Amino acid sequence: MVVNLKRFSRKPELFTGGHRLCAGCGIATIVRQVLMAVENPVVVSNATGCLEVGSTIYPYTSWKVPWIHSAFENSAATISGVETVYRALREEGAITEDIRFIAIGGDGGTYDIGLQALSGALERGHDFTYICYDNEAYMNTGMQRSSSSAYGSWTTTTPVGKIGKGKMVKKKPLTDIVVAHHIPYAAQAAPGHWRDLMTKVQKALATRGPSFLNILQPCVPGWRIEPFESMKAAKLAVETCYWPLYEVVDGSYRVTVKPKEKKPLVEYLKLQGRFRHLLSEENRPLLDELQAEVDAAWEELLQKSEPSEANPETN
Ligand SMILES: Cc1ncc(C[n+]2csc(CCOP(=O)(O)OP(=O)(O)O)c2C)c(N)n1
Repeated sequence: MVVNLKRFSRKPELFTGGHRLCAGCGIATIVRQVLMAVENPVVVSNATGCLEVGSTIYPYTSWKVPWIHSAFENSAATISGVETVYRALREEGAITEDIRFIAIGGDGGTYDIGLQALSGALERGHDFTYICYDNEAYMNTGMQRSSSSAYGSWTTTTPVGKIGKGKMVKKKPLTDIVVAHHIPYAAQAAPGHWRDLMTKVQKALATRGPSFLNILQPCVPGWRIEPFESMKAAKLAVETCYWPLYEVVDGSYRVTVKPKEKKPLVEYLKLQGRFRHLLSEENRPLLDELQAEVDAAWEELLQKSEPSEANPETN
């Protein structure tokens, strides 16, 4: 599968401007990349969260594809129903078009409240792609921690002060949990590596059966970065191996972007206000612990991956 930028630049935008997402929000970039990579008609179900709130303020919408708002907990269940009706109508001959189905949710709607709906839809084997945009907190309601918030990160419910050092519970390994469902395609992506992301969207949509993409999404207010820094943060997450880019096809792991030079984790952390406390001398042990964890997870991933198939950075 070859992603051709020239061809994409000529395609109509399916996610338009004029939305109310924050300046520099990673979600808009992710959704534009996702919809630009789409080749077939699609139906999208979208859980409550920043994306839904920011892109569909009544009576306006940024979506130029059929779009259903779901509750926080059931984006995957909603698309399961739509996909089932579609299959029945197709069998009857009432629909002949090849339509694809996408469910989208934030980390709160995916790692936490929507996990049962996601797990159920994966287990039943629906033909759909689930996309989690992971900004590592409940951003839409005031930056509360989620089970995806990074270990050591500041959120409004894991404050930093005399007592607290940020979130003291580790990030839930959702991609691993999804892979354990034995689905045909699962991957991690980030919008700073657009070619990698869009190739994965095309692969996921071409997969028969359930597919899953976990996409890291920089959040300007929640990560305490400047609007112009969000793609830089996304790239640093990959370059430091905090957020490795890989795919799992029928159970086989493959690192899709191998950084030419693995940068120290602090390069990623120091850009963001939510990690500022980790730069103090007093919190050095915590920083070292985080670095050791990233190193161990990266080594484990390399061990699991097909040898020599990882591509050097291409974006
Ligand atoms: C069952 C339920 N609990 C809580 C809420 C309130 N609520 C709406 S959006 C949201 C946070 C969404 O977080 P996330 O899914 O990470 O998306 P983000 O806002 O970060 O895009 C919460 C708690 C709700 N709508 N439904």
